[in-house]
Amino acid sequence: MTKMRRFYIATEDEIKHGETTDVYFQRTIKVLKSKGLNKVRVVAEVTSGKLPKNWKWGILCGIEEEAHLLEGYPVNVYAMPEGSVFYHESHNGVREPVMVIEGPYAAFAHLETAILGLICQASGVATAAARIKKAAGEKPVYAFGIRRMHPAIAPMIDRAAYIGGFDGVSGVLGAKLIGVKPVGTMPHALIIVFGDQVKAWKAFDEVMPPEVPRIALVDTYYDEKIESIMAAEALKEKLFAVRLDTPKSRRGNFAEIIREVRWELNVRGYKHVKIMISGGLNEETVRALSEAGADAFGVGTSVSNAPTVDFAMDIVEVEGKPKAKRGKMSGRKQVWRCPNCLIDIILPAGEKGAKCPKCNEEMKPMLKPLIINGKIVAKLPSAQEIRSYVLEQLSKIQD
Ligand code: PCP
Repeated sequence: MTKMRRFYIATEDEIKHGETTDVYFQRTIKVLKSKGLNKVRVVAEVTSGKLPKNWKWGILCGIEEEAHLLEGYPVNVYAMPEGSVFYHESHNGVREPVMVIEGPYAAFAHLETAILGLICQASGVATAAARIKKAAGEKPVYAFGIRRMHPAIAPMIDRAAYIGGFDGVSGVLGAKLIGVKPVGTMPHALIIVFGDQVKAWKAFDEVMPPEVPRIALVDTYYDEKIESIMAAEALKEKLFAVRLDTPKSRRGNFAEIIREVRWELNVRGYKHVKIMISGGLNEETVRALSEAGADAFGVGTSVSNAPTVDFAMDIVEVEGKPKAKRGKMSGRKQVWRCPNCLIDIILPAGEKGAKCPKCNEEMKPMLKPLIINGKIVAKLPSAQEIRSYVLEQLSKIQD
């Protein structure tokens, strides 16, 4: 009788031992073992299908977890550094491997489901976050979306959004695991329990430690313009920002509402008060409402529920000989990237590097050793370091 568990989630050990696998991989291992083929060495590469929403590029996320999943198995793993921009296909039309696993197939076949799951979802979240961060430019964007997903993966979602370039995350555990302070404002519930906006804002100001920015939620009972003026008059110079989380039924022309709030705050001398918006935001609305004067964004669903990236793992070499299924190019490969243009050329492994077809710059190899003989050999960077790497690439990438 399976032990009762409170939440339908896999434990770390169950993931590590491949218990979340699709059963046909267990059957494959059984067949290979019974026919003495369990020592056959292969090279398998992970590539992505066409990216969702016609995205031209993606942000690779989940490689640290891949290292912890595959550590201890008799394999060598080569991967692009976490946070790397990746493409469906390179400039020379070859499907782009983001990770390569080499070893006895039967030794890691039961991990394929988890191997793909770890990067399919996280890379979707990180890419959606990166696109929204690009749309917001220098303005801060915060991840408010873990409430839309199973709490077991809340830290993963917060980490992926942060790595994608978001400036902060609302999740307490997610923030702790990536080593940042959680960010947030106040929920409508606080104001409804007080039954009075001004009392609630003042209580928040009274109780919260100084490092918590005073951001007043200004759409609970009255028009945003009125409540913004009330909040500014209640907290004066202590008010850092107002948050507009206007319900859809009242949203009308949200850009116009933001401009009006900005005007009314300015004519009353509250130019220091910033305007933060949240609720139903995505890449297009963040870009448009930033132009309307919004200073900061709380984004939930469009990032936490981002489409997954369709990564697949395919054998491309058996016992050193190129072998692949239809639709895939056989043989081990290396991805060469121009550090300026982020253009990729893919060549068979062992072939000398290329020059950038656009700027003639020396191209650099992207697939680097992550695990050798089951040991993690790569330095696993912090979420902050990966985020900086992503922002540096976003400054170069054309959409
Ligand atoms: C939600 C909460 C989240 C926002 C919306 C995420 O507001 O503030 O930050 O929204 P999204 O998923 O549409 O992007 P409410 O549900 O009004 O919750 P609360 O009163 O707790 O702020």
